[in-house]
Amino acid sequence: MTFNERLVDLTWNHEQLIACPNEPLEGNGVYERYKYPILTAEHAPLFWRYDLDEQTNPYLMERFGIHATLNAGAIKWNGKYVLMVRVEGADRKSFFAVAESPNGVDHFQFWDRPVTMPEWGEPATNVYDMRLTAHEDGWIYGIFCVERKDPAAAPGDLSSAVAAAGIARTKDLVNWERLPDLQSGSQQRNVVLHPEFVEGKYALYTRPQDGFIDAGNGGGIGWALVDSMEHAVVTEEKIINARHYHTVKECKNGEGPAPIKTDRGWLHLAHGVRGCASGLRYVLYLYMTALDDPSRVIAEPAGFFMAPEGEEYVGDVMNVLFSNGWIADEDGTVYIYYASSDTRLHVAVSSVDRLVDYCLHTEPDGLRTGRSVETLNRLIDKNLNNK
Ligand code: M1P
Repeated sequence: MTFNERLVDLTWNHEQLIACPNEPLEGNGVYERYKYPILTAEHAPLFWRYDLDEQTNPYLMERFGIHATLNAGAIKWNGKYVLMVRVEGADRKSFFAVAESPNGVDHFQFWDRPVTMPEWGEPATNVYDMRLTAHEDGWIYGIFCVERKDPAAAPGDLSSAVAAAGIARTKDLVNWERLPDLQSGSQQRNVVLHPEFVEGKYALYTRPQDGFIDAGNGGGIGWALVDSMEHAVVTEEKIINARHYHTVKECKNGEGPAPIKTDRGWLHLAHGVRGCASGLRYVLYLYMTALDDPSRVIAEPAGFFMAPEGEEYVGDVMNVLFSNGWIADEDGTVYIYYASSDTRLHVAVSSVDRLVDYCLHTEPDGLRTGRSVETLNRLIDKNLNNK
């Protein structure tokens, strides 16, 4: 095949991929998954991956490997459904890139260039999992994990790392003002900015952790008020959504995207992690907090809301669903963007009304098997007595 024949093929395949319509699958009443992943490594523009000059790349080889598109922040922006995607290269480094869709479920296309994120402090080895918050102060904030090698690692230990929460803000998703990393007494990942001021302060969902992977004594999803985002310092942090033995969040958990305000309370999407014989298993769960106090949990259905299914189980890091982005439309439709196995991005669609109904009318975890059977029997009684 000549250079030009191969280029025509590659271009046609890429255009077909982006043009491919998506379709909803039958759901469980709470949400509908869509059939096809919305963004994969193959969605990355050809001009990111190939040197398209026959003189310098006669075999039309990939010169920059893209490995995965995952864990995206999300925002409705100028009428488009916009994702701030974690794009991971073959070199293991992630960076942020924006992809947009006209309808939220298909035809996602990357903007021409990735985000050039200014550095703060020691340059990051890796950045990932940005949460976007359109704050009432007028800025769009992006809070993301900044990973650096652990300066205290023993000689020969080339794995230990330190996670901090990087903070940046923008008005156009292109030009970013980098602010100092969050100052806190522990490592931090999964930090999310609440969209409104609380008691006149910025409110953060945090996830204090003892180590880079282990939450350790970090008890769960935390809550902290800070005076300023230009110099964000956590002085007090309380756990508002705790880990618990023999639940989907036994090992660790973390806030997903910024919560959605509803007339019944704040709606939260989070991930929970437990250990099993095949390693860590990441699932998604929902909970709600009070409108007058977003740190007070008012409802939390038992178990997971979404867990890997089918091909979602398989990928770079198996058995993982992770979400840090959703969009609530004006008509109440909710687009839930989630990644499977740290490899590709998907969408599931629900509505504010359905998600609130799910939270308020699904029994909480009774924390032992006897209570689960009681809950099940109540439902069976109700159904059979109604016959
Ligand atoms: O590999 C699964 C996930 O692991 C981490 O999640 P957490 O912060 O809860 O430990 C993150 O690296 C996340 O990006 C990744 O998807």
